[in-house]
Amino acid sequence: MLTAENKKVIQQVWEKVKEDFGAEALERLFCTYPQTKTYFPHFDLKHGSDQVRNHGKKVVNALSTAVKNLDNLSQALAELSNLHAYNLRVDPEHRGCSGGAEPRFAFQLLAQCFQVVMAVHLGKDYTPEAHAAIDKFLTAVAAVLAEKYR
Ligand code: ZNH
Repeated sequence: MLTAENKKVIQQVWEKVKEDFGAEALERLFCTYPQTKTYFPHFDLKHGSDQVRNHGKKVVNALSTAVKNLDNLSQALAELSNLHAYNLRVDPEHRGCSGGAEPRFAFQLLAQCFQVVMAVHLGKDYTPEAHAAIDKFLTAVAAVLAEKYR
């Protein structure tokens, strides 16, 4: 699915990703798709919260592991996939927008927010090639996180 060229571009652009992009993507997720907050009732979701910052780092670190394992994402993310399917029970068809918008994959929503954060911070470095490759990569990660659901 990811071409050799995609993989190269992903690895290059990922070097510019900072740990705090994660918290920013989460804040964007919670503002843009407020229903996603229901999965974090135990978190302080105010701007600058330590919990969100720490969780953001965990998400970025998981994605960094994925970037190092582009040839076997399912294996690399197996534990995380189990966690989301069996423990966290994030509904992969969680409705992203209110008002009868099309159901979209919840995991894809965070992926989308993450891409916006990358675009904001990387500017011109987030080239169309990088955008296309990162989109494919995050879609693949979202698919792995959703694959254990029945
Ligand atoms: Zn998730 C957790 C990743 C999406 C919800 N996550 C988590 C973690 C990680 C992740 C790394 C940690 C784990 C441990 O600790 O071991 N996610 C992730 C990724 C993604 C996601 C990569 C995509 C792309 N999630 C998601 C979503 C949601 C979620 C969409 C909903 C909305 N998670 C979650 C929760 C948790 C997690 C709830 C738990 C938290 C705490 O801490 O409690």
